[in-house]
This record gives sequence, C-alpha cells and structure tokens, in this order.
Amino acid sequence: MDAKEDLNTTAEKIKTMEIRGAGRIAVAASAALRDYVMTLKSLPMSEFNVKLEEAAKILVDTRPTAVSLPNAVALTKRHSANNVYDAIDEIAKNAEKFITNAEQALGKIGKIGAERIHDGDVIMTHCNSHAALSIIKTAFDQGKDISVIATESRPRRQGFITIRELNDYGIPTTLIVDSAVRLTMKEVDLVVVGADSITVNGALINKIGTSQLAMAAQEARKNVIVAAETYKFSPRTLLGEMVEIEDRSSDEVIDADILKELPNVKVRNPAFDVTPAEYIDLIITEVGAFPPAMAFTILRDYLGLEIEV
Ligand code: RUB
Repeated sequence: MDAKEDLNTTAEKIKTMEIRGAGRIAVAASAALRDYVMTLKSLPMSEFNVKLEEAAKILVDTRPTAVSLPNAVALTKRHSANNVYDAIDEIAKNAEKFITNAEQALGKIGKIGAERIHDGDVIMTHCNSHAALSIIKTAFDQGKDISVIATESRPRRQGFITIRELNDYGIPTTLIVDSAVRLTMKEVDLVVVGADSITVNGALINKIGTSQLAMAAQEARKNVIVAAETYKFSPRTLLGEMVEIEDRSSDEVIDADILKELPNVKVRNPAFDVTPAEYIDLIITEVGAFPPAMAFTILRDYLGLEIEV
C-alpha cells in the first residue's frame, strides 16, 4: 500500500466510524498526516506544501462536527521551514506533541473530574466518550463506590461500547434506552458526558440526545459535567461560524428496503445536538475545571491557533 492509500484508509475509517470519538479521530488524523508527509522527502518545497494541504483536506472532510479533527490537523501541519526536510521534521514533532498531550490530557481530566464524584454517586453518561469514562474510572480507582447509568445512544448504539468497557472495569452499570433518560434522572447524582465541539459561548456539541440529558438534569437539579480536552474548543466560532451538525445515512435508522416501501416517509439522522451553556455546570479540561462562560479564555490561552478572518 502506498502512503496516499494509507492516508485514504485512515480517512475512510473515520468516515465509516471504525475510528470514532472526537479524541480518537484527532489522534488518528495527526498520526496519518505525519506518516504521509514522511514519504514526500523528494518533492520540491512548493509541491510538498500543495500535497500537505491536499492531505489535510482529505482528513478534515471526513466528519464535519468534531472540531478536534481540524484542530489536530492544523496543529500538526503548521511549519515555518523553507526546505522539505525541516518541514517534515517540524510536522513529525508537532504530531508527537499533539498525540502525547492528547493521551496525557485524558489522565488529567480523569483526575480533575473525579474530584466532583463522591462515594455512592450514580452517574449518567451518554454515547461513548473516553474523556467522560476517564473521570468515571478514576473515581472508581480512588475507591469510590459508584455506579453508572449508560444510554443506548441510538442509532449507532455506542452505549454498548460504554457498558462493555465499564463492565470489564468492574463498575456496576445499568443500560437504558435513550427515551428513559427523564424517568431515570431522579436516581442520578450527576451527568458526565464528552464533547465533539465547544463554542466560544460555551455551548456543547455532542452526540444526539446529549441536550435531553442536560435538560432532564436541570429539571431534576442535577449537575452536568462535560469532559473535554482543550483541543475540542472551536476557534472558528470566534468568527461567528456555527458548528456543522453531521447528517448521517438513513440506513443507520431504518432498513433501506422498508424505507423504499414508504414513499411518503423521509428519515432524518442528525448525529449531534447542541446543549446551551446554561445547562452545563462545569467543563473539565486538562488545564482545569471551568464554567462554560470561560470558553473564550480557553480558546485564547490554550489553543494558540491563528484564525484567518
Ligand atoms: C462520539 C461522541 C463523544 C465525543 C467525545 O460520537 O459524541 O461523546 O466524541 O468522545 P461518534 P471522546 O461516536 O459519532 O464519534 O471523549 O472519546 O473524545
């Protein structure tokens, strides 16, 4: 397989969700870009930069919602070199730094977030977030007697990944269907979810259904905690851009043959939704726990991306 095929294979795996979760896709994209540019040593500089931009676009275009992906690609590809060898060296170092920081961030988020979990707590989570699970597992490792209510997360049922992971970790877990969230909320002490993107006004974009957990939690006066690495904050929302919500195939929701028999029916399958800042108590990042109103500060101080207006 040549280098471009490797890059396309990673892109395809992200698109088909073989690689999924905002953190995992970011790390995979950074590594894929690094591996690809390593094969471009013999090119003149101008051609190298063209190929670099093409590869970056292939990766970024795979899934539109998780800002971790364009952030990872932007942080990996930037270089100030004027010869190809130095450019490759810089990009390899960027990837190394991004991947190491991403791995360490999960541990730090776990530690900071676990402070908010107390002995006896019942935690509700949604979909499958490595950052949210890091908090839950760290609290359990600290000896806290906790249990989890995990939503199924239709249509892709990432809740099944979550319950398997929690089961294998020895954490008592209850699986519920998504529509049981409000009924079950009275048994819950706090909600812990992950993030695909966080906007400058502190809104959370995460797996479809997250906002119903947050609304039910507010109604029941339970806290909502978001676990999000700083690279999940969206710089382009500073320019007024909205985060695009990915619409996925109807095949994930209903069998195509059944749908064919129903000419008056259409299916919508948005993969994410938006939870306004007022429903969120705290965002746990690797650099600390912040109220959503501080999203701008995180973007300014920790992302360090140059934003083209
Ligand atoms: C996954 C999802 C997760 C976030 C955060 O959606 O919404 O909550 O991506 O995950 P999908 P993590 O399955 O469509 O990718 O904390 O692992 O980055």
